[in-house]
Amino acid sequence: PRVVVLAGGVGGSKFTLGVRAALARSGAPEATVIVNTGDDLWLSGVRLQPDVDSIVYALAGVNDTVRGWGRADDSERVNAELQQWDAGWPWFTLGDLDLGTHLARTGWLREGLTPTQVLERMSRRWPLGARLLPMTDAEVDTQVALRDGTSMHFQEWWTRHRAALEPERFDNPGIDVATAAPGVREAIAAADVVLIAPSNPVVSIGPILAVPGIRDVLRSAPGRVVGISPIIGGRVVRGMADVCLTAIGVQTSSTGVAQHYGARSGGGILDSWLIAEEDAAHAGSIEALGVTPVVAPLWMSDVDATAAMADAALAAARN
Ligand code: GDP
Ligand code: FO1
Ligand code: CA
Repeated sequence: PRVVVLAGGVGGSKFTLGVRAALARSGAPEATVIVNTGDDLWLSGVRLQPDVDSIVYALAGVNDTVRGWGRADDSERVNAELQQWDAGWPWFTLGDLDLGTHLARTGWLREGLTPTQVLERMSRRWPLGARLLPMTDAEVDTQVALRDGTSMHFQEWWTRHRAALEPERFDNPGIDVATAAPGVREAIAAADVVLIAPSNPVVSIGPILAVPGIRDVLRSAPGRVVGISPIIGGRVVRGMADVCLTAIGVQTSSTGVAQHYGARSGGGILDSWLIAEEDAAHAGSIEALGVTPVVAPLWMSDVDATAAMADAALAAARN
């Protein structure tokens, strides 16, 4: 099948590894992965694309799996020097190898390449086994609006304050007038299956769906749309999706997120929704939303387990 995946960083890249393995075993074409660029930022003169880099590094097998971001076996000589200059953010580490990526990207952007073209170029270094597209070529960095009326970049809210400041909203300034990156809408319209990775529904999948045109094409696409719950047993596996969901009035549960995405039959985006065995009791409430529930093991503990999860999602699309 022609498969499109909508993905954020850590959950998105783990899931993409499983999809790649599942498709390779069945001889299917490589998946197209539409990556969130909402948490991108400028820092110390370079453009960071955390979710894009998480996926590139994971598919290349050079990611730091312990820390969950950046390159394995990286060093921090440049970072120490930036801190001596009081440049950048003292709580935000730019690894030396990672900085090589940011410098390459920033140079190409300054030469006039679009983010889509930059990612295409970055995809040539390693055999990634998937086609990666940014959701948009526009800069639509996520801002967290706090209850006291101030706001800050998502990366500051998360890496400095560890999501401890209560958010009122998440905004992507400029997204209303952004367009989907070239190939994004076409890929969704041509897909047999669109998979919504178990990524943060608010700050990873949310920005992708907020790019004008993407939600519409998901709703009208001929393929099936199958989502995978990032919530297991009523809790996030890691990260701060619970804080994000609470802020926008969505319960941290597999039903809550399914309701937030909505049934395609009712103007939402989901045909089917994979929920964890721990959440099997939610099947009825998901069915009541007009979404077909599928109970499956959802722990992405290794590539085999994740490939089995991807197979379950692909099977759901055939029913
Ligand atoms: P980020 O951009 O690095 O924050 O990563 P994503 O947005 O792609 O993914 C974060 C989400 O992945 C979190 O909400 C986690 O609950 C979810 N997640 C992480 N590991 C697993 C897993 O093994 N299984 C499932 N179902 N979800 C997971
Ligand atoms: N996360 C941290 O918690 N601390 C860091 O210093 C940090 C640096 C960093 C540098 C490049 C990059 O691509 C990601 C980095 N991250 C860091 C991860 C990142 O903030 C996020 O976890 C995701 O963007 C959340 O979606
Ligand atoms: Ca992210």
